[in-house]
Amino acid sequence: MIDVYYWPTPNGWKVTIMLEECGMDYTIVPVDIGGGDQFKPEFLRLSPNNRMPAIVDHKPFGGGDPIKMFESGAILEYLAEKSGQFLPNKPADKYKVLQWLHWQMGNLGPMMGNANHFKNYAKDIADDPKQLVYGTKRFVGEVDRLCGVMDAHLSANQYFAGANYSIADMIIWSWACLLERLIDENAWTTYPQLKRWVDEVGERPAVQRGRAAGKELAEQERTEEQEKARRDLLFNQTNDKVRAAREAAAKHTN
Ligand SMILES: N[C@@H](CCC(=O)N[C@@H](CS)C(=O)NCC(=O)O)C(=O)O
Repeated sequence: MIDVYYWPTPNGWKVTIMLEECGMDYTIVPVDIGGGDQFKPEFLRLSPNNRMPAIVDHKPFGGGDPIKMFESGAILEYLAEKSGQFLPNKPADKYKVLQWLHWQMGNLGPMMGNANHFKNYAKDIADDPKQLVYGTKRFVGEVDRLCGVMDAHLSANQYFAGANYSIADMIIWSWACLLERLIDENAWTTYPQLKRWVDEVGERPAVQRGRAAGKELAEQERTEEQEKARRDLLFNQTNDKVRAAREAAAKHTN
């Protein structure tokens, strides 16, 4: 059994989609990131970067003690090796998958996250409109460039690593499917090949189940004041603010 420390967001969906694709048993352990669960000592010992998702595999691949892991890219690679699915063995094919997986982790995820922040959240809290304009232009521009990279690649390839669906598709889809909603309402007219691929992957039953996993967790009604407190917690993190939680987690281990 695998415990998935999770909240229903794009980085969380990557893991539930892969588990659904492989038919592996899992239990969701909610990490309410707007409520501060990511700073609890027991979670920080699993995920020192105070971000979800993280997993604990009680029957790990290779045997031995339970494996604990954070970072969605590493988790998908581990699950692919454990299940023997969605990551080919032959090095030439395997690294075709891994290069796109790492491309998502270092490019699309962070850039879409920041573009979404400046477009949809910072506008409520920015006290300097110039910063807001600059931040939006910088990150929305990068997302546009990255979408062009994906669209061009998908015009010659059915999936990211060629003819076969892989963990690279799962990891990229979890963010790309939100393009229109988070960043640009006209996105699909500009990137038709990306749209073709987003629709095709989105029709997979396992992808639909993975994306729906735990969705009720985020559907709770909240007052405007509660929403503001959640945004303040998420968007104002500094070393000083998280140090105490980290030290409490470390104390527990010793
Ligand atoms: N690179 C990490 C990113 C994880 C991440 O940013 N998770 C967000 C939710 S999508 C989170 O836990 N945020 C909590 C916080 O900002 O404190 C991964 O892919 O696992």
